[in-house]
Amino acid sequence: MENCIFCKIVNGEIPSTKIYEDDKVLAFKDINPIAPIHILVIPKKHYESIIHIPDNEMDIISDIHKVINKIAKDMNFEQSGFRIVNNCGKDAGQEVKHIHYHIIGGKTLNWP
Ligand code: DGP
Repeated sequence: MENCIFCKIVNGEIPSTKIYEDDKVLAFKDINPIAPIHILVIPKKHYESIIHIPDNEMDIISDIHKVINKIAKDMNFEQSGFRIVNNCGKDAGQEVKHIHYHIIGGKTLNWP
């Protein structure tokens, strides 16, 4: 999609530090980390948010979570724990309108 920062990262127009890539999913370091480990996991196909994914394409959410599972294990998060965040729309403060899951960890996280 034109003018989408994350689509530009997917097609290589904007550089990123890639953590994982396959034909459907890309994971890369957040440019503005809020914890020692802060990774974004996105579908390569553009969807604005969960609201915009049709039922018959919802398998992409499972694909994303499989990648989160792999990265969490690679980061040795099994004992320490970590957080998965998906900001969805205006009230959640979603800045980039391409669905993304934050993987945040490496320190004790406050909530909310
Ligand atoms: P959200 O508020 O959930 O929409 O988070 C968007 C995140 O995207 C935010 O933590 C910063 C990150 N981000 C924005 N632009 C770029 C970029 O060009 N490269 C990378 N790696 N991350 C970006």
